Amino acid sequence: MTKIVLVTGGTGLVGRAIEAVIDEEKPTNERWIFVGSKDADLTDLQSTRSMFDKYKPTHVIHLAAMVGGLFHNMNNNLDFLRKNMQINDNVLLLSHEFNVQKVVSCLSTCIFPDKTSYPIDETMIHNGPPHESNFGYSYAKRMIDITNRAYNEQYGSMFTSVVPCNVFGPFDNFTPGVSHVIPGMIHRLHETMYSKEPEKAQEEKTFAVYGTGKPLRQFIYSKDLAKLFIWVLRSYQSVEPIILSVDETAEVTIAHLAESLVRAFEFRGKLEFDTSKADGQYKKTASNAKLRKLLPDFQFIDFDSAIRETVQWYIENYDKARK
Ligand code: NAP
Ligand code: GFB
Repeated sequence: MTKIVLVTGGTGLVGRAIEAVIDEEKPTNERWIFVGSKDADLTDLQSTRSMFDKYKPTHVIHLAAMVGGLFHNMNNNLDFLRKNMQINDNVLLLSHEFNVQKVVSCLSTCIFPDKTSYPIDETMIHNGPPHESNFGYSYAKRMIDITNRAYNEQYGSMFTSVVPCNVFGPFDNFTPGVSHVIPGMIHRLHETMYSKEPEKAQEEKTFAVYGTGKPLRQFIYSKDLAKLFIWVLRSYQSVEPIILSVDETAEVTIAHLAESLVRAFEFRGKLEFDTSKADGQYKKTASNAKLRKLLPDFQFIDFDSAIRETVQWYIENYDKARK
C-alpha cells in the first residue's frame, strides 16, 4: 500500500534537504507532500485539521517550528514556548485523529540539561533545566517527547522523535538576528566583502565573529540529516528519541568554523571577536553511539566541503535566499 508522507516544515532548511533526497530517489511506493505555513498555520487547530483532511497522511515527518539561533531565542523565549507548544500539540492530535501510522518529530541537542556530564545521550533529556538562553524552545521540544509517550501509552501510537545537533546547508534562514551561527556568519561575511566599505581593499577589512569563538558545536549538513530522517521514518521502530549527530570528534569551536568560512569565501581581511556578544551554551556534546550501532556504515560529508557547498549555494542564490 502506498505511504502518504506529509512533511510539515517542508519549506525550511531540513524540509528542502529531505525533498532533494526524495526527488533523487523517486520512491515508487511513497507519495511525499512538503508543506509550509501557506498550506496551514499549524498554531491553529482548524487550519491544521483541514490540511490533514486534504492529504490524509499515513506517515508524518514533523519539522514545522518557530526556529532561530541563540540571539533570537534569548529575546523571544515566550513566543518560542507558546508557538511551538501549539504547533506540536495540534500536529500530534491530528495525527492521532487521522490514524497516522507513524510520526517522526524533531527535537534538538540544545534542549538537554545545561549542567550535565558529557557526552550527552538520549536518556538525559529531562535530567535538569536547559540553558537559560533558550528555555522556551527547549521545554516546548521536551514536551514532544512527553506527548509521544502519552499517546503511545494510551493508544499505542508510534510517535517518535529525532535529536539533531546544529544543522546547516542550502535554503537555511540567513536573516540577521534570527539565524543560527553558520547562516548568520555567511550573511555577514558576504556583506563585509561585497557591500560594506566599498572604498576599502579586502585586506584592510575586518570580520567580527560574535562572542569569544571558544564555544564548541557539532554541525550536521542538511543533506546528511535528510538521509538519516528518511531512514528513521522507514526503519526505526521505537518511541525513544534517537540523536542524529556527527561524531564527538567532529566537534569544532566557533573560531574554527569562522576560519573555514573565511577559506570558503577566500576572504583576505582580518578576523576579530566581538566579545560584547553572548557565547550562549559553551558546549552540548552529544553521543551518536545509538545511531552508529544501528547504522555503522553511515558516512558524514566532510565539514569543510559542506561549508564550501553552502557558501557557493548562498552566492549563487543570493537573491532568493531567506535574509
Ligand atoms: P526553518 O528553516 O526555520 O523552517 C521552519 C519550517 O517550519 C518552515 O517550513 C516554516 O514554514 C514552518 N513553520 C513555521 N511556523 C509554522 C506555522 N505556524 N505553521 C506551519 N508551518 C510553520 O527550520 P529548520 O532549521 O528547517 O528546522 C526544522 C526542524 O529541525 C525544526 O523542528 C527545528 O526545531 C529542528 N532543528 C533545527 C536545527 C537547526 O540548527 N536548524 C537544529 C536542531 C533541530 P514557512 O516556510 O512557511 O515559514
Ligand atoms: O547557532 P547559534 O546561534 O545557536 O550559535 P546555539 C551561537 C554561537 O555562535 C554563539 C556564535 O557562541 C555565538 O556567539 N556566533 C558567532 C554567532 N557569530 C554569530 C552569528 O553571526 N550569529 C549567531 N547566531 N551566532 C541554538 C539554540 O543554540 O541551537 C536554538 O538557541 C537551536 O534553540 C539551535 O536549537 C540548534 O547553537 O548557541
